[in-house]
Formats: sequence, structure tokens, C-alpha cells
Amino acid sequence: MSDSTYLDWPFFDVRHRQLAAELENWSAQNISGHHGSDTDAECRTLVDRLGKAGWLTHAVGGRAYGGAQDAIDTRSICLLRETLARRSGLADFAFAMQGLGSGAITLCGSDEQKRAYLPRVAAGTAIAAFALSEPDSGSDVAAMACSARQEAGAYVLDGEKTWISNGGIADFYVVFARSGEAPGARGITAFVVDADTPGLEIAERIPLIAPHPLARLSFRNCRVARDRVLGEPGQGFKIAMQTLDIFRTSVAAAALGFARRAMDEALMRAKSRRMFNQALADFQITQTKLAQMATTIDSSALLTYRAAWLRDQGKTVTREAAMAKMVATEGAQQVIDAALQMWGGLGVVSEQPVERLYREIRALRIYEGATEVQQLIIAREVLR
Ligand code: COS
Repeated sequence: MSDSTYLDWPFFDVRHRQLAAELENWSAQNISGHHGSDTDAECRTLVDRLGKAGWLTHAVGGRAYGGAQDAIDTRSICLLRETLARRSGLADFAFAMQGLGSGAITLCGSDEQKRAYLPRVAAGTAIAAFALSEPDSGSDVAAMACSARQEAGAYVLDGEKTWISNGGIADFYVVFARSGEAPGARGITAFVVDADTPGLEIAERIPLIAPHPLARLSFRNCRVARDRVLGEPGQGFKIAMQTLDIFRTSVAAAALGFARRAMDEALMRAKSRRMFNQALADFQITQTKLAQMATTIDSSALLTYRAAWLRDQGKTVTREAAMAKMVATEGAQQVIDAALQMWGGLGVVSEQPVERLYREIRALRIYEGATEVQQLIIAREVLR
């Protein structure tokens, strides 16, 4: 059983503690870490299951649109990701993408757009995706080239998006494209584009070390009606950043879930494995490791739930979310590596929990802003 004493911290309300306890029970019965080789099918099943059980209502904001609360509650999203990630990276992914993929609609969609998409996302009947990165613009978002030109009451999208999670299985994509109101960050618009829109194609499916649906998308003369613009034209960059301010914190929470699972596995191993007439846990060298791992986990949790709590108080958390993501993902990688080392040869056997965690954590140090981008963001904020 993982350490849950952090739930007593003042960042949480009673409802958060209830949510964590209920999800813990549900996921123990419904989520296993072992998934079949058809990742698309597994993901669809997970979205369906999470939707039917009501967990996806936390991924969207607005009770009128199927949300659990009137606004997105970052702490709930983080608790959900942490708890799911402890059991299955794919279950965490399925939950998180419903939120990231629809976040821009919750934050700045019109009433009509919210009615059209959010209830289905919350029920798990529509799969969402967030299409921001391009082959030549990942970290430098403002350099994006995918264009959206205005033509006879519509926008026509041309270009490519890549590393798009849920690409290939999503029912709709929130797409960011250069609409040209101004150069750089001020000339980008956000659109919601249905997957079956003519001119939008899945150009390539991309296999990963810890599989989840991922694709490169191609837009060729893809006509999108004006009423598919999210927020104001030219405001797409800010909408993307505001969405990432929520979900970067939740990536930290997922990393925390992976780290807690690794800690559980390490403790189990340290207490049960005997060598040189004592348990692994009796060696001071093991104790030093365990102390470091526990402290890394607590530091990550403090930064994660500080960022989540602050955002739920209506504060801007660009700096705090970047710190949480950097420390939690880098820290989780170290914790998992130390746990794997304690498992020795068994640690590198396919589908052992620590082997799975070792693969699952790696992408989190890269996506939604690599560690180096988080460092850039933090440095800018402290220099300001
Ligand atoms: N919330 C709201 N507005 C924001 C913001 C935020 N978190 N961050 C920046 N902005 C605003 C700025 O205030 C600025 O507004 P004005 O034009 O009115 O002054 C505008 O957006 C441009 O900001 P900035 O000058 O900082 O833009 P940069 O191009 O220098 O942005 C970073 C650089 C690195 C911060 C950005 O490109 C980034 O986050 N990159 C990583 C992207 C990422 O996570 N990719 C993964 C894709 S998702 S898997």
C-alpha cells in the first residue's frame, strides 16, 4: 500500500480525500497494469470504463456540460492521474488526454462548442486530442508553420502536426495553426476539428517504448468553419499555454504515481530479498537509497500539489507548474532507476512492474515541455 499521508496536507479539502479513497478502491478492482498488444483497443476500453464510472467528469469543467465541478479542479485531476499512474500508465494516459484534448474548450469554448463536445468527453463517448507540436516546432511553439487562411467564411488548414497523442483514435482534435494576425505567438488560432473532416489525415502512426496511440497528422486544404474557432482569432498561443499550465502540473502528478509505485516495489524487494545472511533493507547502502527516494517523492508531491492548489485559488502558476513538472519527472526517473537496481536481474525482465515503469516514465521528461523548456520558463520568471 502506497504512502497516502500526503492527503492530510492542507492543500486538500474533504472532497479530495474522498475522491482519492473512492478511486483507490475502484482502480484496485478495475485497472490492471497488464494490457494487450492492441493499444488502440485497450485505450478505447479504458476511456469507456473511466467514462462509465464517472471519473472523466473531472477532466472537463462546467456542471452544465457534464463536469464534476463548475471549473476544472486541478487537485482532482492530479489525484486521479497519480492514483491511476500507480497502477497503469495507459489508464493514466487515457484519463489525461480527455482533459488535455478538451482543456481549451473548457477554458475558452463558446456555450455551443462546450455543449457539442464536453458532455461526450466526460461520458467517454468521444476521444479528445491536442494538436500543437510540429516536425520543426516542438519546444518553440511560436515557430509553428501549419497555416489557417481565411476563405469564404471558413479557415483552410494546411500543414502537419506530430507527436499527437490519441492521433488515430481521437474523435476530434484541438488544433493550433498560424492564422497570421501578427507574427510569432500573436498570430496563432485554436480550432476544434472533427477527425472525419475532409483534408485531415493520419499520415503516420508512431510506435513508442511505452505504447500509447500517437500519430503525425496531415492537413491538406482542410476546411474548418468559423464557428470552430476557440476563443478569439490570434489568441491560440495563450490558450495553449493556459491549457499547459493545468496539464503540466498533472504530468508531475503522473510521474509521482509512477515514483510511488516504484517505491512500493523497492520496499517489497528490500524487505524480502536476503543476501549475506540479512535482508537487503538491513544494508546501510539500501537505507541511504530508500531515504533519498522517499525524500524525492515528498519534494515532488509538495511542488505538485502547491501548483495545483494555487491554480485552484485562481492564481497564475506558470512558474510553479514548470517547477513541479521538472522536479517530479526527473525525480521519478531516479526513483524508478534505483528501484530497478534493487530488483537486479528481475528488474529488466519484460513486463515486471519496475521494467514497465522504467519505460513509462521516460516520455514524461519530454512531452508537454521538455525539462529544458521548464528550466527556461522558471529562469524567465525568476529574472523578471
Ligand atoms: N499563460 C498565458 N499567457 C502566456 C503564458 C501562459 N502560461 N505563457 C506565455 N504567455 C503569453 C505571454 O504573456 C505573451 O503575451 P503578449 O504577446 O501579450 O506579451 C505571449 O504569450 C508570448 O509569450 P512568450 O514571449 O513567452 O513566448 P515564447 O515564444 O518565448 O514562448 C515558451 C516560449 C518556451 C514558454 C513556449 O514556447 C513553450 O511553452 N514551449 C513548450 C511547448 C510545449 O510544451 N510543447 C509540447 C507540446 S504539448 S505535448
